[in-house]
Amino acid sequence: MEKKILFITIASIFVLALVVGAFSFKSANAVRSANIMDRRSGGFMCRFSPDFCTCNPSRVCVDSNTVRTTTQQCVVNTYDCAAGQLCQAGNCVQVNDICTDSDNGLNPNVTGIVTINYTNGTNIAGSDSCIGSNQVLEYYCSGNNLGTVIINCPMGKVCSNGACIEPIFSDLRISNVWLVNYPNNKSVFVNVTNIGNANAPASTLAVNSSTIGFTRSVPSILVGGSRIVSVGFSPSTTGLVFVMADYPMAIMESNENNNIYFNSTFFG
Ligand SMILES: [Ca+2]
Ligand SMILES: [Ca+2]
Ligand SMILES: [Ca+2]
Repeated sequence: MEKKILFITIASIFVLALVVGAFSFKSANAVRSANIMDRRSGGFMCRFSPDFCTCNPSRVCVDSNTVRTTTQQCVVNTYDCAAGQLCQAGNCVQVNDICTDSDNGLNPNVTGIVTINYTNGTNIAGSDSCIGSNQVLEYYCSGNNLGTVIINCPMGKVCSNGACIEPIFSDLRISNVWLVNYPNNKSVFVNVTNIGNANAPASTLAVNSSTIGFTRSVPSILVGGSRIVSVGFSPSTTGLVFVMADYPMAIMESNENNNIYFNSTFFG
């Protein structure tokens, strides 16, 4: 009986040893298999004898603000950089806010926009503007902050949309005058052109001969545009013609000296 119990005990120990051994073998294979895969991926080096694994310690940027570290014991840790920091070469580094000025500093002749891009992803901007008719509130980068200064426009210039510019006025001129003879009258055709840098509102054109004068309404004229207006003289007249755009000078123009056409023998 004792021999039987002894036999059962030994057999049990033997079976238990087999089971434990099998699990141990399977576990070792699983670890080695994982290590081989990791080694192939280039992540770290493994040494199989004895079962011991070491990694090349490293710090890498996963993306612009995420760091991944690997210790010699192959402990991998991933973490985000703090606000205002970016991941560079595996380290979180403080980066400066970036200020840009579209007109490159103090330039009153250009409407500039200053933008500050903060490292936390927000931004602010300031655009040049006018103070009254001849001063500019100019934005610039003061370090990485918004700076402003008031600049007077140069003599002869005015402030418009945040920049000093030549004054904006229309400029009507008589660009052409010609005569057409009809059986019962003579008609004067006048081409009025706006050569200024602002649209001209409606105006009045005067056309006089030596004996009679007329006025005609001229619709508004866009910058660079023109209108042709005709006046019929019946009965026909002779002698001079005097034509004046913007009669009697109701529109503010950049040049008031080019509004008149005169020809002493126009009608023959
Ligand atoms: Ca500026
Ligand atoms: Ca400017
Ligand atoms: Ca004019």
